[in-house]
Amino acid sequence: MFYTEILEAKKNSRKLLAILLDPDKIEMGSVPALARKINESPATHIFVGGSIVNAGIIDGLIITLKQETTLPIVLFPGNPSQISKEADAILFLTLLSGRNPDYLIEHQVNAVPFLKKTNLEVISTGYILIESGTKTAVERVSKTEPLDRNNSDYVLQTAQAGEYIGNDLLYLEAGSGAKQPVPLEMIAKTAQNTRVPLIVGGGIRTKEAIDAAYQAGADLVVIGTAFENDINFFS
Ligand code: 1GP
Repeated sequence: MFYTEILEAKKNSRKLLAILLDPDKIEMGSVPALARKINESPATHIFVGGSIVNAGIIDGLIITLKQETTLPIVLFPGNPSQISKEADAILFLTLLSGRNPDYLIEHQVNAVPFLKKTNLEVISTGYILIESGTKTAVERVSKTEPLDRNNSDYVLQTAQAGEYIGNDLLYLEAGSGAKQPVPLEMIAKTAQNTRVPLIVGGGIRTKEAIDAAYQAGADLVVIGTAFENDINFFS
């Protein structure tokens, strides 16, 4: 189970790495080759999702991936249409940084009938968008403002509210293709003052930046664009 694994990893300071595949940006024919590259990489998980993915293509993508890899596949959905029973788990996201009720409760309620038809492991995740120098897709699609990248105290307060609400994971997100990743000092402050595992992603493009995020306290780092642009990124 994904959550047990991430808790175990946190306890043993074993760092996890997810490669994010956005079905909208992937040519179906290239999936087997992508999966083989992922198998050769240090990735421990594959995340699948995006802000504007068309419904219907996710099942096919995951079925093809599963023929090539045994890595767990975790849905990272932009909306309820991105739920697929073919995956192993789903990050059940609440956009804690925003004040748009659609992303605080409406989509979650609408997702339930779909989830009930699957065996997906559902993981309550507090999702916190941090300002990153450009307007990212999450910001545009969710119509919410990211949190100030210079205000770690407020980000921590938001993360702690997520814990009190009952989130089992926290996710600090700069947004896909972000100019600047989440500040290290913000990762450190959040990691040191919360108990649940911490995911960090957005704008991380080098091996050094991955290590720095781990050093600061990230338990799992997500890489999307860097791998999308260069499938040899991890070689
Ligand atoms: C996952 O959205 C990110 O949190 C992925 O960001 O595409 O910038 O790696 P990148």
